[in-house]
Amino acid sequence: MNHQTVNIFGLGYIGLPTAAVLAEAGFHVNGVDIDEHKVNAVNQGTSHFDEPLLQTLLQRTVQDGHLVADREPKEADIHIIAVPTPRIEAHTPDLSYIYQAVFQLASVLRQGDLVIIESTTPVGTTEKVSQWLDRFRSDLDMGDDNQSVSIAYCPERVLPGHIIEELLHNDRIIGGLTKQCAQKAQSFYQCFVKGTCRITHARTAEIAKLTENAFRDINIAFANELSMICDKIDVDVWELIELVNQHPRVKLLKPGPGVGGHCIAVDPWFIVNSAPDESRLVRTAREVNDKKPKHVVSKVINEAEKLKEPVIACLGITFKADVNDLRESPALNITSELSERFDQLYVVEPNIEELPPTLKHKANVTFMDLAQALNLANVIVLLVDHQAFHVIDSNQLSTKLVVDTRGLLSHPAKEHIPA
Ligand code: SAJ
Repeated sequence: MNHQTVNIFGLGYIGLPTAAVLAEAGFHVNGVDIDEHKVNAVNQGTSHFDEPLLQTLLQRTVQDGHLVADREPKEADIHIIAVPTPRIEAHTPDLSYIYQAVFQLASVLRQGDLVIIESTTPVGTTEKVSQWLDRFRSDLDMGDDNQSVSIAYCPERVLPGHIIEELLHNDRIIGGLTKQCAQKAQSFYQCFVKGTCRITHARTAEIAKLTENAFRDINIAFANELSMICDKIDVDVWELIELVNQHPRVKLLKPGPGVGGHCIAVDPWFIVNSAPDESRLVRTAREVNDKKPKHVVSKVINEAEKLKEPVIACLGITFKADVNDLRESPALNITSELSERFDQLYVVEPNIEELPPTLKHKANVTFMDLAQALNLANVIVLLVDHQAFHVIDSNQLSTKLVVDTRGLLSHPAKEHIPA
């Protein structure tokens, strides 16, 4: 059992599950958040978002006293920063939440403590954090021996919907400001991570995180670009993907309505921002993915124009399948855009209880279940490939116009053999 104490700054999608996993591993965890509602919810053992296994872990660790939440940090051996790094105007990263957390943690920092940044950050942020701490606590040594404060960057890599499992099993990259910092952080992660924890420099770990998400963004952009090319040349993109993926060294990802969430749609800009002239491919991929929702809206309008009284049903508004997260959701943006253009629009979203504010008060928008929507609408727009939509029977769609952005309704590909 581990008896070390940990402050976790930011009780969001990464901080809260990490707090619960550490508390379960025996650490004494203080979750710190500026939002009083989140603090109160955690102290009652409840999560403010859905994530498999999280609720059970929270209940158990809060009840046994290993996890508490507060608006203030306490003295602790380890301090983990997991606050958001949003982007502001012109895609510039906003480090103000990290700065605020560092300012707070400086007040409780002691010689020999370990400071870890998990938030996704531009390259050079770990060095900045060290400089800030040095400024706030000139009495402490940010040097390179056992007595000084150690600072490391250890990016999270977990997939929403599988966070707890991936926190425990994924390999980790651990970047230290010095080798000693990296080794100290490595010993900490090895207490609860079953994957391999590799050490490197802080800057390398920072760009590694951004590279992972840019890699996925670029690959999705290729799939999205192909889907737009296929629309133009009248080829079924799903059949195309299935065929080319039979090549032993080709693995295309899936097109969709665009890229959403708070990571892949944001992080590649941090690379572009730090090396604009050299990041042409990364920037173009972002632009291709950002353009896709407009393409989907035009496609729906073109289909709907074939009908005298189009009634649209949008299936799914979350940013991806089987989550209740609407952040940066292209499906939500498409639905909002369509609600401006059509007199009747139905929304089906099995993972939320009510429509978000952008749609809720619109007289032409109705929230309903799948069966009703399939019955009443004449244009079906599939935006998210939720499990709940896998049961849709093609017979139910035979009299409808269908725009399927996920290849769920038109897949497996039909054979297009010329007569
Ligand atoms: N998407 C497609 N086609 C695909 C795959 C995804 O259109 O073939 C779309 C999704 O629908 C969604 C978006 O991309 O809108 C992002 O979804 P995702 O499942 O690819 O990724 P996230 O944002 O949930 O999580 C990513 C993960 N990064 C990588 O896989 C490289 C995760 O491991 C990171 O920890 C997370 O970002 C993060 O926090 O950075």
